[in-house]
Amino acid sequence: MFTYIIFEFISALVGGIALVLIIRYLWNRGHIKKIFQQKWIYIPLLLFVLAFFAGLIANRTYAPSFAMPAFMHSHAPGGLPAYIPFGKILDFLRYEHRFEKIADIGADPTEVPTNAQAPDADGIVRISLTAQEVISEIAPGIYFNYWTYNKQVPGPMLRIREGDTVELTLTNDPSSLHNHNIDLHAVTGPGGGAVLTNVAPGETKTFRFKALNPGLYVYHCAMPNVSTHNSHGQYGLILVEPKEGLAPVDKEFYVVQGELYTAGHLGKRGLTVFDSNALLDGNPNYVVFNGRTETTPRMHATVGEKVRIYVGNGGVNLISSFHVIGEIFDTVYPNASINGALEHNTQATAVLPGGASIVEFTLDVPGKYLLVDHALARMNKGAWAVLDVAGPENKDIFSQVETVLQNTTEMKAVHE
Ligand SMILES: [Cu+2]
Repeated sequence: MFTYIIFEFISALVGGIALVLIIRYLWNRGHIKKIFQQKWIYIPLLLFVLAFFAGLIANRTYAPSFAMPAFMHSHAPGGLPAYIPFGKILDFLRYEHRFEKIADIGADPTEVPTNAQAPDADGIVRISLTAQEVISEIAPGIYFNYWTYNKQVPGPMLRIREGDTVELTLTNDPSSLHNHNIDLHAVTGPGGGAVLTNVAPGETKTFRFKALNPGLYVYHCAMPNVSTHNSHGQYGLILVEPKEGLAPVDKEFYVVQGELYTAGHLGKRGLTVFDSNALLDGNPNYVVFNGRTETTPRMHATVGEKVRIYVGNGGVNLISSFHVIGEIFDTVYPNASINGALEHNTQATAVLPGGASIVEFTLDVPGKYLLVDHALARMNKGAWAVLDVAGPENKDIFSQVETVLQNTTEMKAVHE
């Protein structure tokens, strides 16, 4: 993954040598000497040096008090380092050996717990997660330093039941460079548990909450700078089933949209670093479902099956227009509201950043169905996944009609 950085270094080196040779040539021919023999040149030169340092000072970012509530002891990202990714690359090289290399960062969309997690003998549901910073691929050959829960993006889908008392334990892996925590939108209480779970590398903390409201909720890291942690991949979904449970379906899938802000442009191979200015601009290079771009279909179903997709949006900036090309949602739980008003016969559903939705549909026709964010330029950035449906054709619903051209006049008209 360092090959491309080495190429960049070589190209900079060759360019630098060429520049030195040109200056040396001009120096030897006396051109430069002649210029510096004239005293007036030192005034603009001095002004240039002064302007350069004044510019450095003026551009340096100090913690702006408006950027974050004071109690979060944080400030906005950005500032000079963001313009010098080379410095960040050096940081990567320094710490690269500490990060575990993960072959596939993407959470398996079929890994949905079939039932709410059973409580222990004392009636408490215990869930453990580990925050860990790893290196994996956004797309083949494009490496990124992900921050995760359990070495996958999104983190594992959690499933509990309304009324459950939950003890959530968060461990921060000793290899981490940053503190992490967890804020679950299913929690009633300040920070959603974030403050109670602030863990330094190697630390473990537990907090307890009662799941009061059914629904499908996002969980995410809320360690300042929150949007930086989120956009490195620290998010997932927790389903709080209503007491009576959800109606059974044949298949359930877990899909979470997320954004990746990289200094390397779209498709640039090698190790790419995080770009905090792109984050502030809300202009990610990659928008992906389940952590990375898809290479082979991860979801499979059969004609006749009723499927349910738990869709989340880890954000941090974009509202998703979630749509399945070639399908109509029979039922949508708007904003993943459970026991709220349902929608029927819907083409797309808004999935807000830090929000979720639940969609259900029955498969009638075989083939490949694309899950997309229908802000379709994001497909070019990776926002698509395939649901591969097997089974017998259903020509009554969907079929090709052969066009037979009757005579040459018609054919001529077509060609014109
Ligand atoms: Cu974090």
